[in-house]
Amino acid sequence: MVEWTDFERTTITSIFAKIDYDKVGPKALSRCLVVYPWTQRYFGNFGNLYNAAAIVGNKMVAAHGIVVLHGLERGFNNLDNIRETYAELSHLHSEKLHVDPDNFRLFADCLIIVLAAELGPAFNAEVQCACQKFLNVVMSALGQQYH
Ligand code: HNI
Repeated sequence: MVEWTDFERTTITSIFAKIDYDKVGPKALSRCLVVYPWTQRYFGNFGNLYNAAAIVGNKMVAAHGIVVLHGLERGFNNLDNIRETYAELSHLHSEKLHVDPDNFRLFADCLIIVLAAELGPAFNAEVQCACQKFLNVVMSALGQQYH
């Protein structure tokens, strides 16, 4: 089981309490779709993803970005039980959606960049370290059904 320090626990919880899901979720997902265009292939039913402006303005992308952030919320509410928490979502992404698990990391990188931009100097190296660890653990749990 992953060990969390008190600093990591409070940092992760306070970051997610501070951010606006409706803003950060859409920004992170749209950035992922623009920067790593091959990730668009999973969202063929989302309509116009023709260029960056279309992606950023796409309401389905925005809505799904919020869904993904709520998906992350399950993780920080269950820090001591992350693998089980994500068993079902891992199964969904692997068996039904056939999402290549490498893409989880790409999304996580985009989320880190958006958090840095949103939080400014408060997002210092130690805070990033805690967030990065949290996202790594979630991504690994999301990938568990692939093995
Ligand atoms: Ni993901 C659906 C959570 C990364 C492609 N995804 C979901 C749902 C949640 C979720 C929650 C809704 C499930 C349901 O309807 O029961 N996804 C997460 C989380 C991460 C993540 C927590 C990582 C942080 N998903 C990704 C990535 C991709 C992805 C990186 C592809 C590049 N997800 C999908 C697709 C769906 C999806 C596709 C279905 C969307 C739809 O509504 O059609």
